[in-house]
Amino acid sequence: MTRTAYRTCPLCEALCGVAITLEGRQITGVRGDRADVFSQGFLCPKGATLGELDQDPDRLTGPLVRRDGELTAASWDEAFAAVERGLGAVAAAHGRDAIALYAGNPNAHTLAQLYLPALRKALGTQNFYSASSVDQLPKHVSAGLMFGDPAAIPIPDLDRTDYLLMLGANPLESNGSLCSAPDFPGRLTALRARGGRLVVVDPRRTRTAAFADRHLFVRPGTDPYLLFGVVHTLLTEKLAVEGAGVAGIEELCTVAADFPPEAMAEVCGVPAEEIRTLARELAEARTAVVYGRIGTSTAEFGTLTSWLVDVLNVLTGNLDRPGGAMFGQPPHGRPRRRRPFTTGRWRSRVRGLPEAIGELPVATLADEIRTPGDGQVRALITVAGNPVLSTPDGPGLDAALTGLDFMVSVDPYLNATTRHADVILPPPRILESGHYDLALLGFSVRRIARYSPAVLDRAERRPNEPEILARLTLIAAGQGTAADPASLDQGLLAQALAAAVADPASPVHGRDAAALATELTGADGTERRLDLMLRLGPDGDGFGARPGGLSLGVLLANPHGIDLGPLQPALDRYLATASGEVELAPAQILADLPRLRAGADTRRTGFVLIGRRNLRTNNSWSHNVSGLAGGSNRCTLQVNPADAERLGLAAGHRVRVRSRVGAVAATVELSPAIMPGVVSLPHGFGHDLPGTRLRVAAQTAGVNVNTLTDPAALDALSGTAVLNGIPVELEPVEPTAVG
Ligand SMILES: Nc1nc2c(c(=O)[nH]1)N[C@H]1C(S)=C(S)[C@@H](COP(=O)(O)OP(=O)(O)OC[C@H]3O[C@@H](n4cnc5c(=O)[nH]c(N)nc54)[C@H](O)[C@@H]3O)O[C@H]1N2
Ligand SMILES: Nc1nc2c(c(=O)[nH]1)N[C@H]1C(S)=C(S)[C@@H](COP(=O)(O)OP(=O)(O)OC[C@H]3O[C@@H](n4cnc5c(=O)[nH]c(N)nc54)[C@H](O)[C@@H]3O)O[C@H]1N2
Ligand code: SF4
Ligand SMILES: [Mo]
Repeated sequence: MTRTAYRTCPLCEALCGVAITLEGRQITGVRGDRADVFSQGFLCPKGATLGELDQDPDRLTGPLVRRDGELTAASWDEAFAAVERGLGAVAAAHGRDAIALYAGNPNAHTLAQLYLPALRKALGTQNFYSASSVDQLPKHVSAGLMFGDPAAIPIPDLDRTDYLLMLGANPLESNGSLCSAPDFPGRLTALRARGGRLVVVDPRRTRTAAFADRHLFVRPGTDPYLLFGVVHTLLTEKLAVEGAGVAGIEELCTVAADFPPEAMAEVCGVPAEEIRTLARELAEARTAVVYGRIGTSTAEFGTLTSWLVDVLNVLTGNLDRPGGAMFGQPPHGRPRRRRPFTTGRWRSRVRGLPEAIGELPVATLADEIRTPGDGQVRALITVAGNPVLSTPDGPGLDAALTGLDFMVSVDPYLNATTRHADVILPPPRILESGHYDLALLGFSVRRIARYSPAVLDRAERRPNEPEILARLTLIAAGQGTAADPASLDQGLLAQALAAAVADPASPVHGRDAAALATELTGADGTERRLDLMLRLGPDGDGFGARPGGLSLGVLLANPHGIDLGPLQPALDRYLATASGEVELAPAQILADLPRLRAGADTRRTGFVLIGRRNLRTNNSWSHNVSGLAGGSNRCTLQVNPADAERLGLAAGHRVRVRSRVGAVAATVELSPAIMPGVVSLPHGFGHDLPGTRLRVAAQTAGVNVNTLTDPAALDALSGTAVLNGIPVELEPVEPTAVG
């Protein structure tokens, strides 16, 4: 029997609605869902291969447990018992900080993320790491310092803006990030069609740059100099808007004086006249927004750049207004932050690096594993992460993992990282799981709500990912493997309801928590927790207080999603600085400026390496889908033809790329799109390691670019790794010399 299921594609941040046709348990087709309120039928090549990914024969169908050195199939009970023994032994002998947790990128897409806070609490470790410190952490720190809430990252109001200045993002390949917008190409086309303008700043003429009204080549890592030049111009030409509720303008004027466009042009490579033009255009546009993404985050001055992006949004009067930089408002609500934001509440043991948003920099995880002493990491839990391929000095981490006493991975694949695990706990198929975007709906360019229930039944006794994490949490809390995962949900629901009825601002203030609990709907504890969040959220039914409002039931009845309209001004809901004002010149930012001034003096002469994404990749884990491999999706080193000629290189030649920490051999691809002096390798490759099971990916294995990235190079304020702008040397190699 053929049937169609409507779901959210879980693969990237665009949140497209897809229509999946099935014959029994077999996926026979994936289309864009034309009736979807947000994506209206848009689909990218990755979404189209969702069926192949979901039915990949290399996905693990049950747990693996290491016995006599070999990972072998085991029952779920055996696997959880092995976890209890492994974690228990490490905690008993070495204490709680000896267990580290690494949460990878797909947590941003799964409902299982709802269980991570409880797992962290039960573990009680300071060694928490995530993909954030190889991604967007600078944005959190900058938002925390400016607005008091690290979750309040402004997003471009893409559908209404008249002018978009985009730095370090390539949404025509990535489909957008911290700006969830299905059909980014269509939305950029609409921007230009309504007379708006798009300016892209990137060391490479990407597809997005080529599409833009103007593309400015920038030297990798120098965006803060460019942006400071723009700030300087706005202030000296008196183009800045005087906004109420903004503190620190005088300090900003003082520091900006050191960054005039002429001097900045020397550093960043964008001519001074262009820098001034940017300032004037931003000031003149009816509405405008500056947006910086991964190329500016995973860089030496990531937090300073994120700060300057939002300083410009404030100075041009575009913060928190339609067409400008706005704040997302997820339908499931977001707790209001009460304590002012700070970093460095604890420090990493070996390098003394400060915590930021409760995390330590993943670039130092290997140090914590390798360095003996009190508090040494002896056990690791990875949840949806592949840090061997995704974090700096991946090979160093790879080697360090072999020294652990115990490792458990929650992951569907046996890959570069999970091959070191003693226990692998695979989540079920995508279609066997419910899907709701807890993280990303807070960053979408329209307010929407959509829930996708599981489409297929799971094998009996096979846990879904929330249950896997609930069981790990109960084990970490000392309740053992027999504890019922549903008891965790019950406890968490009771806590949340008790807080709600005690909160005068809640629609259920003063009501009976136990009675409200009986009104919750959902097939399991996870769904009931979601129901609660939706009902208490800004659009919720408030348990009858707001008739017609959202609940899980309402979402289930609307499989194409519910459109809640465009973004609304929301700063007053999020602002949580001690001063109660937007801070334009936070002390920690000012304290990092000497580093920026010093950086301006370094004249780099050699090559610098940047990354790139391809429309048909998803970090390190889509390479096993044959429908996505090959074509333009190759692990080549892009080199500007003028540089190649100088070095005697031609397309197809092999070169050794060497950095301070490592070397890889790669095939040259000539690309006039890349700036002279800059070369590019994509991340997510390196699939030829022994003991992995990725049979398709192994055929286009490529090299791990994070062999070259340097764990010592961090954005000081956030601890985020520098993954763009790595100094490298190129040496031609004989074809036979390459391993
Ligand atoms: N040099 C360089 N390095 C980079 C980047 C770069 O641009 N350049 N980009 C960085 C960025 S932005 C990010 S976000 C990180 C990503 O870093 P990671 O999150 O560490 O790596 P991913 O490649 O996303 O790996 C995701 C893992 O989750 C597993 N997985 C997939 N779906 C599920 C699921 O539903 N449940 C569970 N439990 N597991 C699942 C996959 O098998 C894979 O092992 O990489 C970073 N690394
Ligand atoms: N197809 C695909 N889509 C993805 C992913 C994927 O792996 N593949 N990963 C997802 C994830 S986890 C994320 S975080 C997002 C990221 O989404 P985006 O931020 O759009 O990421 P990229 O496409 O890597 O674009 C980054 C751009 O920054 C440029 N760049 C490098 N260094 C600098 C610099 O110093 N300054 C400036 N101005 N630009 C620089 C690069 O040339 C590149 O064009 O994509 C998501 N979507
Ligand atoms: S753009 Fe992203 S969400 Fe949309 S179909 Fe492609 S991978 Fe899925
Ligand atoms: Mo990312």
